[in-house]
Amino acid sequence: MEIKFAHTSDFHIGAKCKGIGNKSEIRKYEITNAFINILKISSKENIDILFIAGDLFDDTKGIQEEDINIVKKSLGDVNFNVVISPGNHDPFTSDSPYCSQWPNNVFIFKDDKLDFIEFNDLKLRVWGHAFKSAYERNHLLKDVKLPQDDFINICVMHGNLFDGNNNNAYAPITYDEVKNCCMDYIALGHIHKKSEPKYVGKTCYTYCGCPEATGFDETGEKGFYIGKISKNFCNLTFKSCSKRNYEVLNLDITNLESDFDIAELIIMEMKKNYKEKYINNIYKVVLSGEISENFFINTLKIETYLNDRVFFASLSDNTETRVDIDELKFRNDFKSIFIKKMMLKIENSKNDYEKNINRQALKIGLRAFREEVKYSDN
Ligand SMILES: [Mn+2]
Repeated sequence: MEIKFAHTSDFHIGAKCKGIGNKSEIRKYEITNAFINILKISSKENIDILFIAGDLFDDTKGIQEEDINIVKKSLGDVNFNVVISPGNHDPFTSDSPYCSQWPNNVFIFKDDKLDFIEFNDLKLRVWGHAFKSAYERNHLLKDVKLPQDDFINICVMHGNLFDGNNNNAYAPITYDEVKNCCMDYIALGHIHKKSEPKYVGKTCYTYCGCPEATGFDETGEKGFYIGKISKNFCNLTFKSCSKRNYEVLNLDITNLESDFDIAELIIMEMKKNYKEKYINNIYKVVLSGEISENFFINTLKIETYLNDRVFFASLSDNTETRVDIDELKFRNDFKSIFIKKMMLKIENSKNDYEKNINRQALKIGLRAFREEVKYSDN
């Protein structure tokens, strides 16, 4: 018997996306939409069952009733079964939305031990667990004994697969435990970066990652897995479906001498790297390189230009001031004395943090030679 399934996790519905200004509210709705979108794709793919490996909600206390209702209604409308293993962000507690009534096709694990549900028509046994608080220190997969029959065994875990060498408070799983458990597939959640399907022994396992990112630590394309599985065969296909991606763009702007040129170069790089989807992304642009002592980058001006053309972009100016040491030797004006003193300070900085502050001080100081600098300016 072959089963078709979808494996997803870590939606974090209700999450506040920080660092993107007034776009964070839009981003919040997009995450709920991503959930509905994945259900649509899964329906079109004619799957038998969907696995949600935890952190469906970002926080079970702050979650709005409206969001819970949308999730329940959309799940009730699909014609496949759904299995949920609550994670560390949405633990199965007495005040959690999981404690309320859910559609008949939705099965939610509620114990902090490995439990199972049998789907006789599919000859499928789905194993899973629930976080009962923000932490789960037990090795839940250890010592599991599978019945010897022709059922396919799939385990849905919000857990942390690791080498076993240190403490782990998020449902730890070691590679030995994966090897010894003899599951046909382990659908993992918790790590937001997807991994390629791998085998230990006869067990296939993978992290599907989050379907929509909520920060710059989760860059790149996101999505979920569609899989086909039988007793001795497992094949997974990753479906990219993120509406937009977080991207960090590092750019050396040495030799550029105007805000407009920098803004144009940034847009060009975005187009080059992300093709026609460049408009949708959320960017952190980091400028580096050396610029002339007479050129002051106006980050607000460049950000305004960028935000007229892409969903969101913020700019960090990490450039350094280009100083011609030889020429400086022969100069004795106020400005050159200031540069010499600051260069010495930069050189003698105790650490990178201090060095960075001194570099900024040099830049602001140079600007002050030309125009009034307000305390609130960057
Ligand atoms: Mn998560």
